[in-house]
Amino acid sequence: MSTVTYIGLGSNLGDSRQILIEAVQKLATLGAVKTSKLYQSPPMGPQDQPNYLNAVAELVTDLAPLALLDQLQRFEQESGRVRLRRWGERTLDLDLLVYGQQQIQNERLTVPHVGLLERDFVVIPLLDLDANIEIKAQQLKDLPLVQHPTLSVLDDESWSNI
Ligand code: PH2
Ligand code: MG
Ligand code: MG
Repeated sequence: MSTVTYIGLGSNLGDSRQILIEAVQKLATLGAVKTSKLYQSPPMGPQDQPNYLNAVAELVTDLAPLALLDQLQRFEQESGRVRLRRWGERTLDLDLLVYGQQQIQNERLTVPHVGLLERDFVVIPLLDLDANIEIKAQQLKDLPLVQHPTLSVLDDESWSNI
């Protein structure tokens, strides 16, 4: 059974744009993919780190949640993932944000992703993919942070060539 999932993509080390393009190509091996616009976003967490490139991918997949998480972590490692500190700089971050309507809580995974509703670099790209998306009974387009985003558009949906 196919499930609509949303994956958050982030990078602020290395050739971030190329790293995200390759990540989307890998996601496409797991199912049908669409991408949001590509954004530049000031760092949440330590401020002495580069800006992030951020986007969200919609992935329709047959994989179960933990099997999908395994694949995302494999792709992070294959990109030569470097992660220096909590909320700090990293080569590639792939976060399972949403898995259908499921709420999941175990030692490896919390879905919907913790903090999702507070992060404009996740909410705004999600709205690119579904303008009426509702998560945890919240219409994302009604969130105040949508009115004053801190991120800027770098490229339209065609950035990923997908
Ligand atoms: N990811 C982090 C920490 N801080 N800031 C932005 N703007 N975008 C991110 O993706 C991000 C972050 C750790 O996952
Ligand atoms: Mg993250
Ligand atoms: Mg992560």
